[in-house]
Amino acid sequence: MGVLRLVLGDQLSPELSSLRDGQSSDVILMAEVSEEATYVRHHKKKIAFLFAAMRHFAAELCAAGHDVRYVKLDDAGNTGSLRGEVARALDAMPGLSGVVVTKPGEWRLLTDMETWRDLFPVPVELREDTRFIVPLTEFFAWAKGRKQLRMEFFYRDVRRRTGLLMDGEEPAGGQWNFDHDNRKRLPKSLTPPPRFLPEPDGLTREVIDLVAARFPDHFGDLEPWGFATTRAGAEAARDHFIGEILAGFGDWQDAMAKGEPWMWHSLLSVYINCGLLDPLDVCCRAEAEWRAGRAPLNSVEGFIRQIIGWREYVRGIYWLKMPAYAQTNTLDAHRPLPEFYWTGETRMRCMAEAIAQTKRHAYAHHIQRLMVTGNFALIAGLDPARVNEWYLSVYADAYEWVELPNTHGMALHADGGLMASKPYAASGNYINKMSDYCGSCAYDVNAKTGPKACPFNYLYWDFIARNRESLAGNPRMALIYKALDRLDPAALTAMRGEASAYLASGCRAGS
Ligand code: FAD
Ligand code: DLZ
Ligand code: SF4
Repeated sequence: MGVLRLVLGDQLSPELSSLRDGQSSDVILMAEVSEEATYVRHHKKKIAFLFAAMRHFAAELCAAGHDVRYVKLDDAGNTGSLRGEVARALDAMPGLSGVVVTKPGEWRLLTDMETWRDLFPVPVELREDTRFIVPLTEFFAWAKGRKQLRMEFFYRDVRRRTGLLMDGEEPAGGQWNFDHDNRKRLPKSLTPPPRFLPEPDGLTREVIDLVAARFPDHFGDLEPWGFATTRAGAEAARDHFIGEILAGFGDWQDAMAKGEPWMWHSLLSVYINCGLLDPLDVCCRAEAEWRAGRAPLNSVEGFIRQIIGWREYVRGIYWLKMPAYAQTNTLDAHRPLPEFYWTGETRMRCMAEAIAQTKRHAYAHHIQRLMVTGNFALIAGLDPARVNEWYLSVYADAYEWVELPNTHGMALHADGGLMASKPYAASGNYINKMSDYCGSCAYDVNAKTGPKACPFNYLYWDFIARNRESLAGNPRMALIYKALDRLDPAALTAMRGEASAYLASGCRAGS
């Protein structure tokens, strides 16, 4: 007797643990369900991308000889939930002797699946997700007894474990980290390279039409398209990045420019997170590019660190700390999300750029997420739950295991500094240094008060002043509190007054 092997939308990998040891009598279940599409109101492009990639993956499995039960969103009888679809499949095929599934990437779904053992008449086996480099048990062992869980130390261990960019026991180039070379502003004379943005094939077009009809009130545009939805397409995107773009990744990693959503970023998270690309394989290819002399070490090390360092680390933090992690709110931030996070209608040029491209492409690069929309949410004291919901909805690569630590921990400091040793709070000065946005903004980045004052300026100092009790004891904040105490008291009062008025208006004043 065969078993039912459930494959989720972000588990599109042939080497998935739930597909190991398959027998010809097994049935693979994949289901498009409204519960997964609406637990947050995902960007339309995220839903369309995932459904199209799921359909292509199911076709791949069929072609390889597997028996696949694929339930489309509009199929008659679709119960709308994964639980319901497993129940329906077991009813329809009473000969199946068990359910096998790889653990999902979100706590919400894992806790639901843990109830399935009591719900179904057959055994349910939940397997570890082995598509990561560091098994969770090893991350937990690494974290045990440490007061601070610093990514940099974890990353060095993963370098040693994988041998990536290692020369024997030593890091290649004699340094673990080349970030000091990676903070350049984009010169006016340089334009980012053109990108590989695929057109939809027939199957994907069908799904785009389905999503347009079924989720019209979800955030985001479906056109222009721009995602590969097959493994071969994702591999082509990977090869284009590695061969044509990677060399510039490091230098311009933190830079932002008007009308340039991609810069030298890889645009690969969407494929890695749903299983179309293998993270370690991508890193090995990047390393080979450096060893062949075609990409500099600062670019290749920076890129590899994001994947074997940050990506693995945030996953570990998520599963180590959930479910309590999502409930923390160390800075006691409770303001609602301003409407412009959904519309992009604000005179702040930096925010308008980041939100407009998020709406159009379901993408923004790391510095936009951290230092523009994230920084604003931090210094304006927006409610972490609402901000997390926004990030989980609007990006095509967003699943809670990766979104939550990045937003809650890195951007909002809502975890009390577990992930980041100090808040990533910045005034307009940082954005001006790393972008060309301020030159065409309605606000004056140099003004701290008055009708033209950049909101990031007065919100920043208000944030520093109002969180003194929580933050002043942090040695990494000492210089900032010294600077606060050196401010002219009348100037500080004026800035705080403007911040209060702005926040009281729901961040609408002047926008
Ligand atoms: P690149 O800049 O080209 O980086 C290369 C790869 O490294 C990425 O494809 C990704 O796989 C990995 N990576 C880079 N930074 C991180 C990171 N901090 N955490 C985990 N992996 C990383 N990433 C997501 O995949 N999903 C999310 O939902 C998500 N939410 C975020 C929310 C906030 C507030 C912040 C600050 C960051 C978030 N990130 C998230 C991390 C990062 O911004 C994205 O991984 C990156 O922008 C994806 O674009 P890219 O593929 O062009 O990345
Ligand atoms: C994100 C998503 C969406 C939009 N739709 C589905 C779906 O219909 N069927 C499915 O199996 N998975 C979907 N997913 C991905 C799941 O939400 C994801 O597997 C969990 O959030 C765990 O990471
Ligand atoms: Fe953003 Fe302020 Fe610069 Fe305008 S002036 S783009 S609001 S940082």
